[in-house]
Amino acid sequence: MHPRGRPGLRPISALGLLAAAVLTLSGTATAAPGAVQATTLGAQAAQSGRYFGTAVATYKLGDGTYAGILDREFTMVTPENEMKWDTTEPSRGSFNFAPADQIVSHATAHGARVRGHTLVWHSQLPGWVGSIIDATTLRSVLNNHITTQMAHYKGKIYAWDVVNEAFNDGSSGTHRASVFQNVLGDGFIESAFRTARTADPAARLCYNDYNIEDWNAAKTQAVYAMVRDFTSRGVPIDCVGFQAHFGTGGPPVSFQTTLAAFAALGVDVQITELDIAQASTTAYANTVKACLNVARCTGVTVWGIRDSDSWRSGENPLLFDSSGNKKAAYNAVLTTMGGTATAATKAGGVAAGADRSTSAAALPSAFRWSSSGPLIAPKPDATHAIAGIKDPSVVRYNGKYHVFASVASASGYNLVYLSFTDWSQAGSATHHYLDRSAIGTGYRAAPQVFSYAPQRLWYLVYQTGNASYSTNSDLSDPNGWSAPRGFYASMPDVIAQNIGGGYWVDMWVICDRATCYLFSSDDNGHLYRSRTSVAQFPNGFTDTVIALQDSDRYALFEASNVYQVQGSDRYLLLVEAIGSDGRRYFRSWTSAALGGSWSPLAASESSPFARSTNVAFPAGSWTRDVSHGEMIRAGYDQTLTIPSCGLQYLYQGLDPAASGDYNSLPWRLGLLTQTGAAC
Ligand code: 9MR
Repeated sequence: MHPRGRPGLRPISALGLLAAAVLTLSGTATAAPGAVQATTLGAQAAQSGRYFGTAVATYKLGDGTYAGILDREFTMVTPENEMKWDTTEPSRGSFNFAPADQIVSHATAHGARVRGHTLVWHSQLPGWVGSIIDATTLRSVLNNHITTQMAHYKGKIYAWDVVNEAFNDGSSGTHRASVFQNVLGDGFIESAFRTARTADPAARLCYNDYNIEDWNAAKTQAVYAMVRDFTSRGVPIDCVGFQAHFGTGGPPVSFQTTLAAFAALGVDVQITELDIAQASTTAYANTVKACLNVARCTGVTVWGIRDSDSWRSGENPLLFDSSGNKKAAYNAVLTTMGGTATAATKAGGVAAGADRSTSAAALPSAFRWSSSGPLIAPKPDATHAIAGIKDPSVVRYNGKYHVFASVASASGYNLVYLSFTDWSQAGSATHHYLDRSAIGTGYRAAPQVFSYAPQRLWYLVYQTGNASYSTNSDLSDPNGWSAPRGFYASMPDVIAQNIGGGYWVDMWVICDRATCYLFSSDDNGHLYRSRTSVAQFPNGFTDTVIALQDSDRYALFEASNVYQVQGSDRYLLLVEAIGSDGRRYFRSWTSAALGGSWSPLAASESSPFARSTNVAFPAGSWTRDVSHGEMIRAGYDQTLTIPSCGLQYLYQGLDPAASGDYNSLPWRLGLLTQTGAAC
């Protein structure tokens, strides 16, 4: 991000200004979440930062009607049986992830996320586990199961049902008898969560159960007491799943109270297996309302698509009839979320077939996105007259998103940190101004955060006129950052020779096994790259070269990101450009090596990586700039690994009508989620 005025800004066309004015007048730019009506469950749920999911069975993916509805309506997928122990580890140490892998690739190829269900459950447990009688063996088997399964899906799972249905029904409030309970005792649940956190610190860890929706039930109180105990002792737990298998009457009247009470313990809550006998519209609407009324209720999943897909098919409990037609309950759910009910339509498999055979590791050559509304806005305080929040960097670690960003005001730039469990929480997170840490006041901007695994240390890389960094052993401690240090003694010669009237900005570090590279931009059509060894990092950056250039300075402007694509030997480069309409957008390239040359992927204005023209704005067109941001990574270390599918990008956007002093513009942060089949 360049620090002062917008140099040589391309003029915005009269048409562009007119379009901006129309958008503002129509009110969509500032519309409250929910004001814009979508026509699918997933798109409508997304307007309040939530997902809408379904259970999926691998063997049905070839059914066009089924896959058509799945891909159109749902943004979260739970494998109905494929991740259960009897499938994934049918005999000791021999793992079979093939059926679940098919669901995961299907989901990610269609921009949906995945809930992992389930790691520790007394049911669908192979006989060999049930017959273990000695605690040491069972402990080792359990740890190995959790660790191997989570490692296989690392970076691909929204949340894991770590332990499922461990409590008794009825009034006892005790744990259910199971091999885990009988052999390991009460502590097996805590131990499973601890193992899970170590296996994948970035994944959300949930406890999932049924008959815990009624606040007055002994079982609910017992699970609540466990979660309260866990959170008070720092046992890692991030969420509680309420299965919500309801009778004809739907949820108990106290359901919202229950959700709110758990959420108040500091965990997210989700409805994870919703089905309702005979699917009354009121019962479905009441269930969804309870979730919408609780900020930390992050999504709803129904337990199957059509009535014929249900484990209770005799009770017609789902949102689509057995032919795939939307039922009245579907419309009730959609309109309860604020969406527009359409006439009952049959969900054909028309669009489903062609583009489902995809390679999990390959990036597509064309991109489509759906944007949230603004999720993070500036939070000025008595000593920080902030106008805009910009240039975010984000990692998911220990059950939370950790966002670092520039804060801009007429007087200049500094940095801010916030953390939250879910995007629905992003707006209410506390902003910690990092000028209060040893990072200090003055010009600091465009942060990049990662954990440098060889030193077990967090790094924050940012611009100060030079390329600077601070370190911290505790990511969540905003006061723990060290004072700025420079990567270079002074601006490398090649930059000084080529920068012209530009600015040296947007420093970015990424490492492969042997070498760390530092990329930077000059707002003058050049992307630079320096290198040092992994052993020497953060010292020794040298050999600065031009990694990519464009004779049109606006076509290769600033804000570069470089990532390793998970499961492939490719790297992805994004660079922000200023389009012919004066608006920011991203171009992309790939390379087989960080020190190699870059080939265009989606690198033009007409086929961009991300531009207002390939982004849908179901929550209102609040921005026409898709500007400086950061991908949601699969991990958090210096390899900057991203998934190959189901990409999400946190970016800065701007009210199209805003104008005036560049540093005082009201930038806000929104989230792009990749859509479409190309993946
Ligand atoms: O829907 C699942 C069904 O196909 C299986 O036969 C059954 C076996 O136990 O599990 C069903 O899913 C259950 C889920 O995994 C946990 N909560 C209760 C669900 C309904 O039984």
